[in-house]
Amino acid sequence: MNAARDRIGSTPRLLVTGGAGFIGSAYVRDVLGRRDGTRITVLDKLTYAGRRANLALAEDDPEQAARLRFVHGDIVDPTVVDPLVAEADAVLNFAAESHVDRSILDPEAFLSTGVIGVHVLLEAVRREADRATSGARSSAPRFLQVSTDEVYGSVHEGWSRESDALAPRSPYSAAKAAGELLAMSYHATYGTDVVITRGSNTYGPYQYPEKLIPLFITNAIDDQPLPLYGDGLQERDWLHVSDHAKAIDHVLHHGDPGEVYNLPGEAQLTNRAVVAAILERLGKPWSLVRTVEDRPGHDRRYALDGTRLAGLGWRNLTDFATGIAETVDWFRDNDAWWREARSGAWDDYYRRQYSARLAASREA
Ligand code: NAD
Ligand code: TDX
Repeated sequence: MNAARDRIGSTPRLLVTGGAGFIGSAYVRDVLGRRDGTRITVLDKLTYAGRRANLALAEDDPEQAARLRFVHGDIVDPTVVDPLVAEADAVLNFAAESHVDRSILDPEAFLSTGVIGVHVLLEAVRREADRATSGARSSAPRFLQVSTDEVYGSVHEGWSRESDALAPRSPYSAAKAAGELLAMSYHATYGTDVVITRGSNTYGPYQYPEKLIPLFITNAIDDQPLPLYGDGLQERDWLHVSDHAKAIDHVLHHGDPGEVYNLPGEAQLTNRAVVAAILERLGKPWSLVRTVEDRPGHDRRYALDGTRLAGLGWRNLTDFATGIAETVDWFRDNDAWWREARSGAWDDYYRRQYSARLAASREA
Protein backbone atom coordinates (compact mmCIF):
# COMPACT_ATOMS: atom_id res chain seq x y z
CA MET A 1 0.00 0.00 0.00
CA ASN A 2 1.19 3.48 -0.82
CA ALA A 3 -0.18 6.09 1.58
CA ALA A 4 1.74 8.94 -0.06
CA ARG A 5 0.23 8.56 -3.51
CA ASP A 6 -2.88 10.69 -4.14
CA ARG A 7 -5.15 8.85 -6.57
CA ILE A 8 -7.55 11.67 -7.45
CA GLY A 9 -5.49 14.85 -7.26
CA SER A 10 -5.55 17.66 -4.73
CA THR A 11 -8.46 19.80 -6.07
CA PRO A 12 -10.97 17.26 -7.39
CA ARG A 13 -14.60 17.68 -8.41
CA LEU A 14 -16.59 15.30 -6.21
CA LEU A 15 -20.12 13.98 -6.59
CA VAL A 16 -21.42 13.22 -3.08
CA THR A 17 -24.70 11.30 -3.08
CA GLY A 18 -26.64 11.37 0.19
CA GLY A 19 -24.68 14.49 1.14
CA ALA A 20 -27.59 16.01 3.09
CA GLY A 21 -27.67 13.10 5.57
CA PHE A 22 -25.75 12.60 8.78
CA ILE A 23 -22.34 11.31 7.63
CA GLY A 24 -22.51 12.72 4.09
CA SER A 25 -23.11 16.27 5.36
CA ALA A 26 -20.26 15.91 7.86
CA TYR A 27 -18.05 14.91 4.92
CA VAL A 28 -19.16 17.91 2.84
CA ARG A 29 -18.71 20.38 5.74
CA ASP A 30 -15.29 18.94 6.52
CA VAL A 31 -13.91 18.89 2.97
CA LEU A 32 -15.24 22.34 2.01
CA GLY A 33 -14.06 23.70 5.37
CA ARG A 34 -10.47 22.83 4.41
CA ARG A 35 -10.68 25.58 1.74
CA ASP A 36 -8.36 23.66 -0.56
CA GLY A 37 -10.25 24.24 -3.81
CA THR A 38 -12.17 20.92 -3.85
CA ARG A 39 -15.58 21.31 -5.54
CA ILE A 40 -18.58 19.26 -4.46
CA THR A 41 -21.94 18.49 -6.03
CA VAL A 42 -24.39 16.96 -3.57
CA LEU A 43 -27.12 14.74 -5.03
CA ASP A 44 -29.75 13.98 -2.42
CA LYS A 45 -33.36 12.80 -2.52
CA LEU A 46 -34.12 14.58 0.77
CA THR A 47 -35.91 11.63 2.33
CA TYR A 48 -37.11 12.01 5.91
CA ALA A 49 -33.43 11.67 6.95
CA GLY A 50 -31.92 14.18 4.53
CA ARG A 51 -32.03 17.88 5.37
CA ARG A 52 -30.72 20.88 3.48
CA ALA A 53 -30.17 22.57 6.85
CA ASN A 54 -27.34 20.07 7.47
CA LEU A 55 -25.35 21.95 4.81
CA ALA A 56 -26.15 25.46 6.07
CA LEU A 57 -22.68 26.03 7.55
CA ALA A 58 -21.18 25.59 4.07
CA GLU A 59 -23.99 27.27 2.15
CA ASP A 60 -23.82 30.37 4.37
CA ASP A 61 -20.07 30.79 3.80
CA PRO A 62 -19.51 32.54 0.43
CA GLU A 63 -16.13 30.91 -0.27
CA GLN A 64 -17.48 27.41 0.44
CA ALA A 65 -20.84 28.05 -1.23
CA ALA A 66 -19.03 28.90 -4.47
CA ARG A 67 -17.61 25.36 -4.49
CA LEU A 68 -20.88 23.59 -3.52
CA ARG A 69 -23.82 22.74 -5.72
CA PHE A 70 -26.96 21.01 -4.43
CA VAL A 71 -29.09 18.83 -6.71
CA HIS A 72 -32.38 17.42 -5.42
CA GLY A 73 -32.77 13.99 -7.01
CA ASP A 74 -32.74 10.23 -6.73
CA ILE A 75 -29.73 8.01 -7.45
CA VAL A 76 -32.00 5.48 -9.16
CA ASP A 77 -32.71 8.06 -11.92
CA PRO A 78 -30.06 7.88 -14.71
CA THR A 79 -31.25 11.14 -16.28
CA VAL A 80 -30.15 12.91 -13.10
CA VAL A 81 -27.10 10.78 -12.35
CA ASP A 82 -25.41 10.55 -15.78
CA PRO A 83 -24.61 14.26 -16.40
CA LEU A 84 -23.40 14.68 -12.80
CA VAL A 85 -21.03 11.71 -13.05
CA ALA A 86 -19.79 13.09 -16.38
CA GLU A 87 -18.44 16.14 -14.51
CA ALA A 88 -16.92 14.27 -11.56
CA ASP A 89 -13.41 13.02 -10.78
CA ALA A 90 -14.87 10.79 -8.07
CA VAL A 91 -18.28 9.64 -6.87
CA LEU A 92 -18.83 8.98 -3.16
CA ASN A 93 -22.04 7.09 -2.50
CA PHE A 94 -23.38 7.84 0.98
CA ALA A 95 -27.02 7.58 -0.18
CA ALA A 96 -28.94 4.81 1.57
CA GLU A 97 -31.89 4.05 3.73
CA SER A 98 -29.88 3.66 6.90
CA HIS A 99 -32.05 2.54 9.82
CA VAL A 100 -32.23 -1.18 10.67
CA ASP A 101 -35.61 -0.93 12.45
CA ARG A 102 -37.21 0.74 9.42
CA SER A 103 -35.77 -2.00 7.18
CA ILE A 104 -37.62 -4.53 9.33
CA LEU A 105 -40.90 -2.58 9.02
CA ASP A 106 -40.62 -1.65 5.28
CA PRO A 107 -37.70 -3.22 3.36
CA GLU A 108 -38.48 -2.10 -0.20
CA ALA A 109 -36.85 1.35 -0.26
CA PHE A 110 -33.65 -0.23 1.09
CA LEU A 111 -33.37 -2.42 -2.00
CA SER A 112 -34.24 0.33 -4.45
CA THR A 113 -31.59 2.77 -3.18
CA GLY A 114 -29.09 0.17 -1.96
CA VAL A 115 -29.06 -2.06 -5.05
CA ILE A 116 -30.66 -0.34 -8.08
CA GLY A 117 -29.26 3.04 -7.04
CA VAL A 118 -25.74 1.60 -6.81
CA HIS A 119 -26.23 -0.07 -10.20
CA VAL A 120 -27.23 3.26 -11.82
CA LEU A 121 -24.18 5.02 -10.34
CA LEU A 122 -21.84 2.21 -11.44
CA GLU A 123 -23.18 2.25 -15.01
CA ALA A 124 -22.54 5.98 -15.20
CA VAL A 125 -19.01 5.54 -13.83
CA ARG A 126 -18.34 2.72 -16.30
CA ARG A 127 -19.43 4.92 -19.24
CA GLU A 128 -17.16 7.72 -18.07
CA ALA A 129 -14.25 5.29 -17.77
CA ASP A 130 -14.87 4.25 -21.39
CA ARG A 131 -14.80 7.93 -22.38
CA ALA A 132 -11.45 8.29 -20.61
CA THR A 133 -10.10 5.28 -22.55
CA SER A 134 -11.17 6.88 -25.84
CA GLY A 135 -9.58 10.21 -24.86
CA ALA A 136 -12.89 12.07 -24.39
CA ARG A 137 -11.95 12.93 -20.79
CA SER A 138 -8.60 13.00 -19.02
CA SER A 139 -9.10 10.22 -16.44
CA ALA A 140 -11.70 7.70 -15.26
CA PRO A 141 -13.75 8.56 -12.16
CA ARG A 142 -13.14 6.71 -8.92
CA PHE A 143 -16.20 5.19 -7.17
CA LEU A 144 -16.24 5.00 -3.36
CA GLN A 145 -19.07 2.98 -1.85
CA VAL A 146 -19.79 3.84 1.78
CA SER A 147 -20.65 0.53 3.43
CA THR A 148 -20.94 -0.72 6.98
CA ASP A 149 -19.60 -3.15 9.59
CA GLU A 150 -23.08 -4.74 9.57
CA VAL A 151 -22.29 -6.66 6.37
CA TYR A 152 -20.24 -9.11 8.48
CA GLY A 153 -23.33 -9.99 10.53
CA SER A 154 -23.13 -10.66 14.25
CA VAL A 155 -19.54 -11.34 15.37
CA HIS A 156 -19.49 -13.34 18.59
CA GLU A 157 -15.75 -13.05 19.18
CA GLY A 158 -12.67 -11.54 17.59
CA TRP A 159 -12.50 -8.73 15.04
CA SER A 160 -13.77 -8.83 11.46
CA ARG A 161 -11.15 -8.53 8.74
CA GLU A 162 -11.91 -7.32 5.23
CA SER A 163 -11.38 -10.83 3.81
CA ASP A 164 -14.03 -12.39 6.12
CA ALA A 165 -17.22 -13.75 4.61
CA LEU A 166 -20.24 -11.45 4.50
CA ALA A 167 -23.22 -12.66 6.56
CA PRO A 168 -25.77 -9.83 6.76
CA ARG A 169 -28.83 -10.51 8.90
CA SER A 170 -31.24 -7.60 8.34
CA PRO A 171 -32.81 -6.25 5.13
CA TYR A 172 -30.69 -3.11 5.70
CA SER A 173 -27.38 -4.94 5.90
CA ALA A 174 -28.32 -7.38 3.12
CA ALA A 175 -28.97 -4.42 0.81
CA LYS A 176 -25.63 -2.87 1.84
CA ALA A 177 -23.82 -6.17 1.14
CA ALA A 178 -25.54 -6.42 -2.25
CA GLY A 179 -24.42 -2.89 -3.16
CA GLU A 180 -20.83 -3.71 -2.24
CA LEU A 181 -20.79 -6.96 -4.19
CA LEU A 182 -22.17 -5.21 -7.25
CA ALA A 183 -19.48 -2.53 -6.98
CA MET A 184 -16.75 -5.17 -6.66
CA SER A 185 -18.13 -7.04 -9.67
CA TYR A 186 -17.61 -3.87 -11.75
CA HIS A 187 -14.01 -3.72 -10.61
CA ALA A 188 -13.43 -7.36 -11.56
CA THR A 189 -15.39 -7.28 -14.83
CA TYR A 190 -14.85 -3.80 -16.26
CA GLY A 191 -11.80 -2.65 -14.30
CA THR A 192 -13.86 0.14 -12.67
CA ASP A 193 -11.85 2.00 -10.02
CA VAL A 194 -13.84 0.99 -6.92
CA VAL A 195 -13.00 1.39 -3.22
CA ILE A 196 -15.25 0.37 -0.34
CA THR A 197 -15.32 1.54 3.28
CA ARG A 198 -16.99 -0.43 6.08
CA GLY A 199 -17.55 2.01 8.92
CA SER A 200 -18.52 1.24 12.49
CA ASN A 201 -21.58 2.54 14.32
CA THR A 202 -21.31 6.28 13.98
CA TYR A 203 -22.47 9.04 16.32
CA GLY A 204 -22.23 12.83 16.55
CA PRO A 205 -24.04 16.09 15.70
CA TYR A 206 -26.79 16.10 13.03
CA GLN A 207 -27.62 12.38 13.41
CA TYR A 208 -31.29 11.76 12.72
CA PRO A 209 -32.87 11.02 16.13
CA GLU A 210 -34.12 7.53 15.24
CA LYS A 211 -30.73 5.95 16.05
CA LEU A 212 -29.79 4.81 19.58
CA ILE A 213 -27.61 7.73 20.69
CA PRO A 214 -29.63 10.72 19.40
CA LEU A 215 -32.95 9.02 20.25
CA PHE A 216 -31.90 8.45 23.83
CA ILE A 217 -30.38 11.94 24.22
CA THR A 218 -33.49 13.69 22.90
CA ASN A 219 -35.93 11.47 24.83
CA ALA A 220 -33.93 12.02 28.02
CA ILE A 221 -33.90 15.82 27.53
CA ASP A 222 -37.72 15.60 27.54
CA ASP A 223 -37.80 13.07 30.42
CA GLN A 224 -39.36 10.49 28.09
CA PRO A 225 -38.69 6.73 28.50
CA LEU A 226 -35.60 5.25 26.80
CA PRO A 227 -36.57 1.96 25.07
CA LEU A 228 -33.61 -0.42 25.51
CA TYR A 229 -33.95 -3.57 23.36
CA GLY A 230 -33.56 -6.91 25.18
CA ASP A 231 -30.86 -7.15 27.84
CA GLY A 232 -28.95 -4.10 26.52
CA LEU A 233 -25.69 -6.06 26.50
CA GLN A 234 -25.28 -5.92 22.71
CA GLU A 235 -21.92 -4.45 21.71
CA ARG A 236 -21.07 -1.84 19.11
CA ASP A 237 -17.78 -0.13 18.26
CA TRP A 238 -18.53 3.63 18.25
CA LEU A 239 -16.92 5.91 15.68
CA HIS A 240 -17.22 9.70 15.84
CA VAL A 241 -18.75 11.16 12.67
CA SER A 242 -15.85 13.52 11.99
CA ASP A 243 -13.41 10.57 12.12
CA HIS A 244 -15.72 8.55 9.85
CA ALA A 245 -15.85 11.42 7.34
CA LYS A 246 -12.10 12.04 7.44
CA ALA A 247 -11.28 8.33 7.13
CA ILE A 248 -13.52 8.09 4.04
CA ASP A 249 -11.63 11.01 2.51
CA HIS A 250 -8.32 9.34 3.34
CA VAL A 251 -9.42 6.15 1.59
CA LEU A 252 -10.73 8.17 -1.37
CA HIS A 253 -7.33 9.74 -1.89
CA HIS A 254 -5.04 6.88 -0.90
CA GLY A 255 -6.97 3.58 -1.06
CA ASP A 256 -5.96 0.92 -3.57
CA PRO A 257 -8.41 0.16 -6.40
CA GLY A 258 -10.58 -2.90 -5.70
CA GLU A 259 -9.88 -2.78 -1.94
CA VAL A 260 -12.17 -2.76 1.09
CA TYR A 261 -11.22 -0.80 4.22
CA ASN A 262 -12.70 -1.31 7.68
CA LEU A 263 -13.14 1.96 9.59
CA PRO A 264 -13.24 1.00 13.29
CA GLY A 265 -14.16 3.34 16.13
CA GLU A 266 -11.93 1.76 18.79
CA ALA A 267 -14.67 2.22 21.42
CA GLN A 268 -16.22 -1.20 21.97
CA LEU A 269 -19.13 -0.72 24.39
CA THR A 270 -22.37 -2.36 25.47
CA ASN A 271 -25.55 -0.40 24.84
CA ARG A 272 -25.99 -0.13 28.62
CA ALA A 273 -22.60 1.58 28.93
CA VAL A 274 -23.46 4.03 26.14
CA VAL A 275 -26.79 4.89 27.77
CA ALA A 276 -25.10 5.40 31.15
CA ALA A 277 -22.65 7.87 29.57
CA ILE A 278 -25.51 9.86 28.00
CA LEU A 279 -27.49 10.01 31.26
CA GLU A 280 -24.43 11.05 33.24
CA ARG A 281 -23.68 13.95 30.90
CA LEU A 282 -27.33 15.09 31.00
CA GLY A 283 -27.67 14.58 34.75
CA LYS A 284 -30.76 12.38 34.20
CA PRO A 285 -31.68 9.22 36.20
CA TRP A 286 -31.32 5.58 35.07
CA SER A 287 -35.01 5.12 35.92
CA LEU A 288 -35.84 6.63 32.49
CA VAL A 289 -34.46 3.45 30.87
CA ARG A 290 -37.05 0.78 30.10
CA THR A 291 -36.39 -2.77 28.92
CA VAL A 292 -38.53 -3.42 25.83
CA GLU A 293 -39.10 -6.32 23.43
CA ASP A 294 -35.95 -6.98 21.39
CA ARG A 295 -35.33 -6.11 17.73
CA PRO A 296 -35.98 -9.25 15.61
CA GLY A 297 -32.70 -10.79 14.39
CA HIS A 298 -30.78 -8.34 16.61
CA ASP A 299 -27.03 -8.57 15.92
CA ARG A 300 -25.26 -9.14 19.22
CA ARG A 301 -21.88 -7.67 18.44
CA TYR A 302 -19.90 -5.87 15.73
CA ALA A 303 -16.12 -5.45 15.95
CA LEU A 304 -13.69 -4.36 13.23
CA ASP A 305 -9.99 -5.03 12.72
CA GLY A 306 -8.41 -1.76 11.57
CA THR A 307 -4.98 -3.03 10.51
CA ARG A 308 -5.47 -2.31 6.80
CA LEU A 309 -6.65 1.28 7.39
CA ALA A 310 -3.76 1.91 9.81
CA GLY A 311 -1.42 0.68 7.06
CA LEU A 312 -2.79 3.47 4.88
CA GLY A 313 -1.62 5.96 7.52
CA TRP A 314 -4.97 6.85 9.12
CA ARG A 315 -5.61 7.36 12.88
CA ASN A 316 -8.88 8.44 14.54
CA LEU A 317 -8.75 11.77 16.38
CA THR A 318 -11.78 11.70 18.74
CA ASP A 319 -12.04 9.35 21.74
CA PHE A 320 -15.50 8.24 22.90
CA ALA A 321 -15.52 10.13 26.23
CA THR A 322 -14.87 13.44 24.46
CA GLY A 323 -17.11 12.63 21.50
CA ILE A 324 -20.17 11.60 23.51
CA ALA A 325 -19.90 14.65 25.80
CA GLU A 326 -19.72 16.99 22.78
CA THR A 327 -22.60 15.15 21.09
CA VAL A 328 -24.88 15.38 24.13
CA ASP A 329 -24.04 19.09 24.40
CA TRP A 330 -24.73 19.65 20.68
CA PHE A 331 -28.22 18.16 20.98
CA ARG A 332 -28.86 20.15 24.14
CA ASP A 333 -27.82 23.35 22.32
CA ASN A 334 -29.64 22.59 19.04
CA ASP A 335 -33.14 21.96 20.23
CA ALA A 336 -34.74 23.48 17.10
CA TRP A 337 -32.80 21.14 14.78
CA TRP A 338 -33.94 17.91 16.43
CA ARG A 339 -37.49 19.05 17.21
CA GLU A 340 -37.90 19.78 13.49
CA ALA A 341 -36.53 16.29 12.70
CA ARG A 342 -39.01 14.81 15.16
CA SER A 343 -42.04 16.40 13.46
CA GLY A 344 -44.30 15.41 10.55
CA ALA A 345 -44.15 11.64 9.92
CA TRP A 346 -42.07 11.09 13.07
CA ASP A 347 -45.06 10.44 15.36
CA ASP A 348 -46.38 7.64 13.12
CA TYR A 349 -43.00 5.96 13.00
CA TYR A 350 -42.50 6.31 16.74
CA ARG A 351 -45.93 4.81 17.46
CA ARG A 352 -45.34 1.87 15.10
CA GLN A 353 -41.92 1.11 16.49
CA TYR A 354 -42.39 1.80 20.20
CA SER A 355 -46.01 2.08 21.41
CA ALA A 356 -46.61 -1.63 22.06
CA ARG A 357 -43.05 -2.09 23.27
CA LEU A 358 -43.30 0.71 25.82
CA ALA A 359 -46.75 -0.41 26.97
CA ALA A 360 -45.24 -3.80 27.89
CA SER A 361 -41.91 -2.43 29.14
CA ARG A 362 -40.24 -3.14 32.48
CA GLU A 363 -37.53 -1.69 34.68
CA ALA A 364 -34.07 -1.92 33.14
P1 NAD B 1 -28.75 9.08 6.79
O1 NAD B 1 -30.00 8.26 6.78
O2 NAD B 1 -28.55 10.12 7.82
O3 NAD B 1 -28.57 9.81 5.37
C1 NAD B 1 -28.84 9.19 4.15
C2 NAD B 1 -28.96 10.29 3.08
O4 NAD B 1 -29.18 9.66 1.81
C3 NAD B 1 -30.13 11.24 3.32
O5 NAD B 1 -29.71 12.57 3.09
C4 NAD B 1 -31.15 10.81 2.28
O6 NAD B 1 -32.01 11.87 1.87
C5 NAD B 1 -30.25 10.33 1.15
N1 NAD B 1 -30.89 9.35 0.25
C6 NAD B 1 -31.58 8.24 0.61
N2 NAD B 1 -32.01 7.60 -0.50
C7 NAD B 1 -31.58 8.32 -1.56
C8 NAD B 1 -31.70 8.16 -2.97
N3 NAD B 1 -32.36 7.12 -3.49
N4 NAD B 1 -31.11 9.08 -3.78
C9 NAD B 1 -30.44 10.14 -3.25
N5 NAD B 1 -30.31 10.34 -1.93
C10 NAD B 1 -30.86 9.44 -1.09
O7 NAD B 1 -27.57 8.02 6.81
P2 NAD B 1 -26.11 8.10 7.44
O8 NAD B 1 -26.16 7.59 8.82
O9 NAD B 1 -25.53 9.41 7.14
O10 NAD B 1 -25.37 7.00 6.56
C11 NAD B 1 -24.69 7.36 5.36
C12 NAD B 1 -24.07 6.11 4.76
O11 NAD B 1 -23.19 5.53 5.71
C13 NAD B 1 -25.10 5.02 4.42
O12 NAD B 1 -24.71 4.43 3.20
C14 NAD B 1 -24.97 4.04 5.58
O13 NAD B 1 -25.30 2.74 5.16
C15 NAD B 1 -23.51 4.17 5.93
N6 NAD B 1 -23.14 3.87 7.32
C16 NAD B 1 -23.80 4.47 8.36
C17 NAD B 1 -23.39 4.22 9.67
C18 NAD B 1 -24.08 4.84 10.85
O14 NAD B 1 -23.82 4.42 11.99
N7 NAD B 1 -24.95 5.82 10.68
C19 NAD B 1 -22.30 3.36 9.91
C20 NAD B 1 -21.64 2.78 8.83
C21 NAD B 1 -22.06 3.06 7.53
O1 TDX C 1 -34.55 2.28 20.45
C1 TDX C 1 -33.50 1.62 20.35
N1 TDX C 1 -33.14 0.80 21.40
C2 TDX C 1 -32.02 0.02 21.37
O2 TDX C 1 -31.75 -0.71 22.33
C3 TDX C 1 -32.62 1.70 19.22
C4 TDX C 1 -32.96 2.60 18.06
C5 TDX C 1 -31.49 0.91 19.20
N2 TDX C 1 -31.20 0.08 20.23
C6 TDX C 1 -30.00 -0.78 20.17
C7 TDX C 1 -29.93 -1.63 18.92
C8 TDX C 1 -28.43 -1.74 18.69
O3 TDX C 1 -27.91 -2.81 19.48
O4 TDX C 1 -28.86 0.09 20.10
C9 TDX C 1 -27.87 -0.43 19.22
C10 TDX C 1 -27.62 0.59 18.13
O5 TDX C 1 -28.79 0.66 17.34
P1 TDX C 1 -28.91 1.66 16.09
O6 TDX C 1 -28.57 3.04 16.52
O7 TDX C 1 -30.24 1.41 15.45
O8 TDX C 1 -27.70 1.16 15.19
P2 TDX C 1 -27.36 -0.26 14.52
O9 TDX C 1 -28.56 -1.09 14.33
O10 TDX C 1 -26.23 -0.85 15.31
O11 TDX C 1 -26.87 0.25 13.07
C11 TDX C 1 -26.05 1.43 12.94
O12 TDX C 1 -24.71 1.13 12.72
C12 TDX C 1 -24.33 0.62 11.48
C13 TDX C 1 -26.56 2.34 11.83
O13 TDX C 1 -27.94 2.62 12.01
C14 TDX C 1 -26.33 1.75 10.47
O14 TDX C 1 -26.70 2.68 9.45
C15 TDX C 1 -24.88 1.43 10.34
O15 TDX C 1 -24.62 0.78 9.12
